[in-house]
Formats: sequence, structure tokens, C-alpha cells
Amino acid sequence: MSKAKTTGTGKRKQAKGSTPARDTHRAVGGELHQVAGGEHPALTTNQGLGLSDNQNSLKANPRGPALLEDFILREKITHFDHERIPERIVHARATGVHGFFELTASLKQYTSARILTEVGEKTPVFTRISTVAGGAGSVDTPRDIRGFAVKFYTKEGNWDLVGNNIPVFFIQDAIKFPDLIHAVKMEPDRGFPQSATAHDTFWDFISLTPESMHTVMWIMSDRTLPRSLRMIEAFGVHSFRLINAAGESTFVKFHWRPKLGLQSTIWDETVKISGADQDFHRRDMFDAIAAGNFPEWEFAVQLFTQEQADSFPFDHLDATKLIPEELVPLKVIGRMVLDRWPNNFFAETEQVAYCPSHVVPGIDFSNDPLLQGRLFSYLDTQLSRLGSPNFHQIPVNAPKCPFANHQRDGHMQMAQPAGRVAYEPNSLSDNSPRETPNGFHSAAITETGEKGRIRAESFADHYSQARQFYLSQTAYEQAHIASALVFELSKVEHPHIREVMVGHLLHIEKDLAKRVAAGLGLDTLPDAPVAAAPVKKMAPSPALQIIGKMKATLAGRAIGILIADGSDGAVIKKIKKAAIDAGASVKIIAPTVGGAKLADGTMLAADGQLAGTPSVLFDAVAVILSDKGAKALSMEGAAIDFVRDAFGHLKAIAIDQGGQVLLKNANVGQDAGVVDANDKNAFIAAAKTRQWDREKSVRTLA
Ligand code: HDE
Repeated sequence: MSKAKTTGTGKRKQAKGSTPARDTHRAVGGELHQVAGGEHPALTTNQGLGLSDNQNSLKANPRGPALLEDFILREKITHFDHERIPERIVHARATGVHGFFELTASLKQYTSARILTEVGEKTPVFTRISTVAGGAGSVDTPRDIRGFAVKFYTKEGNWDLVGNNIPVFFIQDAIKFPDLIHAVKMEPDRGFPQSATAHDTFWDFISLTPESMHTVMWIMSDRTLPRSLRMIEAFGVHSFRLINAAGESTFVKFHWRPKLGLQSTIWDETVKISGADQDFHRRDMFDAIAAGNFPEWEFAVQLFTQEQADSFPFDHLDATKLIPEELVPLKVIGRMVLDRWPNNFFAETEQVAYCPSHVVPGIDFSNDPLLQGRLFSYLDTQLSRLGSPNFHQIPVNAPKCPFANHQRDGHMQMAQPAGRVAYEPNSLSDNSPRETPNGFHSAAITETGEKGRIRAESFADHYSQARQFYLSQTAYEQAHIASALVFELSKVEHPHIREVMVGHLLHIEKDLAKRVAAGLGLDTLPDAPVAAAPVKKMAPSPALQIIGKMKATLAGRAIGILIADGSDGAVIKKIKKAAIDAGASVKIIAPTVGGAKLADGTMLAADGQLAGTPSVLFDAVAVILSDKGAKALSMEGAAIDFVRDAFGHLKAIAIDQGGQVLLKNANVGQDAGVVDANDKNAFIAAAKTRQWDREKSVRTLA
């Protein structure tokens, strides 16, 4: 047998103009390992030994056993075997992006934190937006809360604001967190469901935890089905304290508000997106950043005193409560822009370590018992995840301001402090580094009372704000909440859990309880459980709606144009231009990815092939077809689904004559949201919003 040496390193020819956009992007990230002058460095082991063959392991003879001596094979495989670190127990699946924060209004009166006092100063940030329950490889679009963690690399140290896209939480005390998470994660005996709340253990725990009812209303709303991570609000959830130079403290709640407005999807749409594109949100963010459409959020605060807090009809230290904007208005003080995709997902998005305990002088904690528990948990989890107390040395975690102390050694220590002094105070090294009067001071608070494992009486009202949330929604949103509850509870196998849940709903709103009971086929309404505190009447807060916070805009949205052989190029061009001028991105979809031969004989390349590019990936669609094209597509399930789903998901549809034929053959009706493709203005106006009035004609809501 001849000794054939395969190298596989032959130069590949690059077709002209075929460099994928991603490669260009990668080059921006500096990943191409090119040294100055375009020279490629030699491939080496981790010890710098040059490799002459990276294709074949060392063998006793060409067909013989591999040799233990092959240290090159062993180094490569061993490193590979250790590539994974434990994924986060919660928030494992995420998208991370670099950007900056800019202060637009000073809070000098309230805090000494420089990041909140120096107007115009830009502070670098790294923001990680996550789902909660699923593993790192789970889909982007389950019904789930989104984590929204921002690391501000301030001149006074790192400040981590680790929030969610929902302003309240399920539980009031950190000691219940492991129970909550064990209930929501895949059931331990069977290993499913992955990233879903629609199962027995979650609803069993919830049904026995009345304090979760307010958050349950939020997660059953379309807030947990975001259209894009660029279109979610986020909240610091807990009350924090700001402390000014005089040592006076003011309570604060933090809010992020998306410039693109809030936008969610519809449940059926979300389910189909999950199948069409598992990475829908991550890809959307990647594409937006690559196209220079940098997502932006306003940063706002609610400021209030102890006296105001004492007058609220709820306890602001209870994380199951929010402070309605109507009670304490939001003050916008800054903006965050995300503008740089990480160079390396693992190094940055995976290894970033947020801790709510990372604060800067002038920001302090409240006594919220959930926050107090978090102050312990995050540092602890980083030690287990990243394996060393030196995780602050990983570039994405390292402060961008100088930092110095006498902590030493430990696994993966990267620093090499010189000298013989590693203690303080000392006289041998001029007592350096020293304490600074500008360092962190805790708020000077007097605590009194009896020690004990006690839940405050002021935490006992579990239903008033849940009711307020429900009553603040539009009729469409209320219907979606009812349908979501029916869907989720119908997946629960134990009937008693369903009944207990309907009992809780009776405290929230009788009509909601009745709708859900009917959807679940319950003949009689169960008894409501005894409420620990009477349900208070609270004024509806329109700020809690999604629909009220949507923006009639195509900025950041996507339009899909379905074409086939014989389509009218002029109409396609007109619609495409109008959509792009309105700020949308546009994709051409055709039966083959090579494109379609238009009526004038020219070829138009497609951005997506029909079966792999369903209408759920777009905010509005146009269907431009010749009669022949319409006839051919009427036989294609993917084309029928394309228009049926667009209509069912309340999207605007522009059609020409052929498009109308396809709609007719798909049994899709006509309404104000189905417009003539030649009337581009009508299409753009309709595309900027969902056709809510259509909903009653396309589905029965619980
Ligand atoms: Fe977390 N949470 N959490 N959480 N959380 C984690 O820390 C925890 C809570 C939130 O992108 C873990 O680094 C406890 C509320 C986000 O890396 C862990 C309690 C809010 C992220 C942890 C809570 C959050 C986490 C897992 C109850 C909204 C992702 C990995 C006392 C204000 C951060 C990690 C990222 C992650 C503990 C409740 C938000 C285990 C004990 C409330 C956005 O430490």
C-alpha cells in the first residue's frame, strides 16, 4: 500500500463577488488571523511548535494503530474535550452585544455616581439578552421572560444592572428561587419540556404560590413573545438606592425603553418562527448590527423618597409589585446604543459574568429580600461556571478603569504582581494601594425589629396588581392572556392544578376566570382560594399595555416579497423601494433560491427559497405574481401557508392580480389590510401596524 499523504490545505479559488457578507464582518472582528502585510502565521501547538501536518495522526504504519506518542493529537483532542464550561442554570441562551451608554440628564442632586452625573459622557457597555428556562442550544422564541443584563464599564468600576423584560418577579424571597427554577426547568425524570412553562411541575408550583399571580399575568401576555430583542422594554425590577455627596439616599427603579417601540408576535406565529428559524432573535440582532441599524434604548428612572414609599398602597420592597408610571413618572436620563457584535461568542457572551453586587459609589441596594439573595448568588455561580475567582481578569469582565488590591494567586491567574508586599496596611510599599474616601459607602440606614424567618404583612396582597395589569390591557391583549392560560393549562395533566389556577383567576377578574374555565371545559367554576389580603381597586395603567406602546413604523421591520417566474419587475421594484425608504429591510422570496425570470425576461435573484422563508419571518408581505405563477404556486403548500399565515398573523398584504388569485385559492379573505400592490402608500401605512380588527375573523380566542 502506498503512503498517500492527504493535506487538504490546497488553495481554494474564490468565485468573483461571492465573498459572503459574514466573512467581511468577521474581518471587522479581526478573526482572520492575518498578520500585517497579509502574511498568515504558521499553525502551531499551544506551545508554539510549528505543525507540518494537521490532517493525519501519528501511526505505527499507514493502516496501523495510532501511537500514544502523538502529543500533537493529544493536545488538540484534550483541548477540544474541555471546550465546554457549565452553562448557566438559568439564562443559558443569549445574545450579547457591545455598545455605549450616554447620559443626557444629570442626577447629581441624587447620586455621586459619575455615570449618572456627567452629561454627554459615553460609557462602554456589554449587554446580554437571554431567555430564562431553556439550555444554551434551545430556541430563541419560547414563551419566556427575557433577561436584560447590562455591564457598564464606568470610570469608577463595573456596574452591572441585571434586569428582565418584565418589571416584576414570581417570588418575594430568594429562598424560593431554587424551587421556582426546578419547577420550570425540564422535569427531572423525563428531561422535557425544554424551555416551556406549559407543563405540570411549573403550574403545580405556581398554583401553590399566590404571590406569583402578578408575574403570571405578565408572562401570559405577549410580552414573552417579542418580535425582536430590539423591541423589548427592560427593568431593573428591584428598588435600589441612589446616594448623593451629602450621604442622602433616594429610592430608584431603573427602566429601559426601546427606540423602535414595543412589539410582540402572536402565539401561532411564534410557534412557527421557532420551526422556521431557531436563532430568530440572535440572527435579527446580528443582521441589524451588521447593517448599521444599531438598536437603542432610553434609560429612565423612577425616583421616590421613603415618605412617598410609605404612602404607596403596596410595598416597593416586594419584587412582585411595580410602581405604576402614573404614580411615579419616568424621568429619561440617558440612552444606550448597541453597535458592535462580539468577536467571539464564547469569550464574551458566554464568559461575561454579571453580578447585581457590582455597583459603583453612589448606588446602593434596598432591603428587597429577593435582591439581597441575588447579591450572594451571582458571585457564587460565576465561581462554579468560570472555575476561578480570577474571572474578573477575562477581558469582557475586566474593569476598564484601573483596579488594584492584594488578592493573589488562584486558578488561571493571569496577573503577575511584582514585589514582596501582598497585604494592607504595610510600610514596605508605601501602603499602596490605599483606601480612598471616594470609595463605596453603604447607605447609613438604621435597622430595628425582631430577627426571624418572617414574611412581611405588607407583602400579603397577591392579586391587586395582577388585576390592575389585566384591566389595563386592550381587549385584544386580554384575549391573548386568556388564550395563553388555556393553552398552558391544557398541557397540564393533573386536573386539580388547572382548577386551583382558575380559582386564583377569580380573584384577578371573574370574566377571565370564566373564559379560561370554558376553554378548559370546566363545567363549574372552582372556589377561589382564601386571599391573604383583600383585593384593592387600583386605577388602570395604560403604560402596562404592549399595543399602546407600539410605534407605527417600519424602522427595524422586515418585508417579504413573494415572486415567481413571470412576475412584474416594475411593481416589485416600486414596493421594494417604498419599504426601504420607510426603514424596512426587504427580502425577495421565490420558489428557487436562484431567483425568478421576470415578465421582461430579466432574472431577479432571491434572498430566500419559499419553503425555507415563510411569512412568519416578516412584518408584512407582498405577493407579486403572473397568472401562470399564481397557478403554479396555488399547488404549493408553502405558498398557501405563506399567505394564510400572513393573514392569520394580522399582517398587511400587498397583492397584484396574480397575488389575488393565490389569496383566493388559499381561501384567504380580503380586508383593509389587503391592499393593491400599485398603491405603495396604502401598503406602507398598513404595514406599519398589525390588523387587529381582523383577529376575530381568523381565530376563536378563549
Ligand atoms: Fe437571576 N440568576 N436570580 N434574576 N438572572 C442568574 O447568574 C438568581 C432574578 C437575571 O446574562 C444566575 O450568572 C436568584 C431576578 C438575568 O449572564 C444566577 C434570584 C432577575 C440573568 C441567578 C434571581 C434576574 C440571571 C445564573 C432570586 C431580574 C442572566 C447565571 C433571588 C431582575 C445574566 C448567572 C447573564 C442569571 C440567580 C432572580 C435576572 C443563578 C438566586 C429577579 C438577566 O446566579
